[in-house]
Amino acid sequence: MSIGFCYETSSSGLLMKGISKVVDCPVEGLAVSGVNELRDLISRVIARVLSFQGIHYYDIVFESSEPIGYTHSLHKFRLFINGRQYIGIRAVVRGKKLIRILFTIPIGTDVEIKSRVGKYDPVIEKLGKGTCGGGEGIPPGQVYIDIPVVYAILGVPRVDVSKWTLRVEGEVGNAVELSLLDLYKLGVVDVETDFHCVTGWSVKSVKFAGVPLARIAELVVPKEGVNWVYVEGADGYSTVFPYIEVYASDAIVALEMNGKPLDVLHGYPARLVIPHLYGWKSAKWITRMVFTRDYSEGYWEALGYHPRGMVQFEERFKTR
Ligand SMILES: Nc1nc2c(c(=O)[nH]1)N[C@H]1C(S)=C(S)[C@@H](COP(=O)(O)O)O[C@H]1N2
Ligand SMILES: [Mo]
Repeated sequence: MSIGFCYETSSSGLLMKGISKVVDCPVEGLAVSGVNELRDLISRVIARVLSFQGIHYYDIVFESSEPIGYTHSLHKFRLFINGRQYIGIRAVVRGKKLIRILFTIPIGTDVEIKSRVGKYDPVIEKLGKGTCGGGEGIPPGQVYIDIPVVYAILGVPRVDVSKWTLRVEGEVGNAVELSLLDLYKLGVVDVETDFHCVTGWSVKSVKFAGVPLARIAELVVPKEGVNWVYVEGADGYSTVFPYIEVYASDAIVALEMNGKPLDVLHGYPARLVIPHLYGWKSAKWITRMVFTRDYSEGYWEALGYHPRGMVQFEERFKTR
């Protein structure tokens, strides 16, 4: 089994969930047929990658499995150490092959990482240049449902709109702090679009209205060499996407949905909508947008999800 190199990732949102770091180990597509076989492979990876202080025994307990589109599935286990502390395990399977195992390590767990661990570099994904539109009809591996499922992995934050602002900063000539009124003054466009979640559901023709990201870029003037945009929400959620996506015509800071201000659950007062990227890139309750040269992981990216997440190419997970 080939597991030469693992990545150590983290994100402030994961810290809020009590996870200090993630060890993400790509493995060479190993055929698996069932949970028991998966558990076997996981224990072999553990033996090579992790070691614990004062360990007497450990136990790998199956927790749940879920499909991620048609192509992938995610299998969760818990690694109990001495019957008390546990480390979360996420095994990503594509087709019938195990492609990565991630260990989510809680704050305060005494674990040593044996294998070579580096920093994830998105350059290995060989992202094609430019953006790519929605394409016709349902994207590969997706199923239509009627209304979007509400996700709030870190809870629904209380936002006082009279004090709320969106800060846009980083490698820019003119950092700004925008109130809701400031955003409206920049000019709002309508975007009617399908919306796609990486877990496999899509919703047809959602009507959003908001400020084009290109308009915001025009205002802040990103510097030469900017490659990524990192975004944070009032809940502590974060995500990241390639800078070029700012210039996609359907990429907006959405202020309205279906003809009304965003519902609190859908991100009021403002969220991203970048509909040709999977939904996790469309951060809700946004407060900060940072233009950067270097890549940094957001919440789901730190758990092995793709740096770009292009729907048409089924960029669900990192591939290397
Ligand atoms: N702040 C924040 N933004 C978020 C999420 C979240 O948990 N917190 N979930 C993401 C995911 S995975 C999806 S699919 C969409 C769902 O949007 P909705 O909750 O408006 O349906 O929001 C994205 N933005
Ligand atoms: Mo999602």
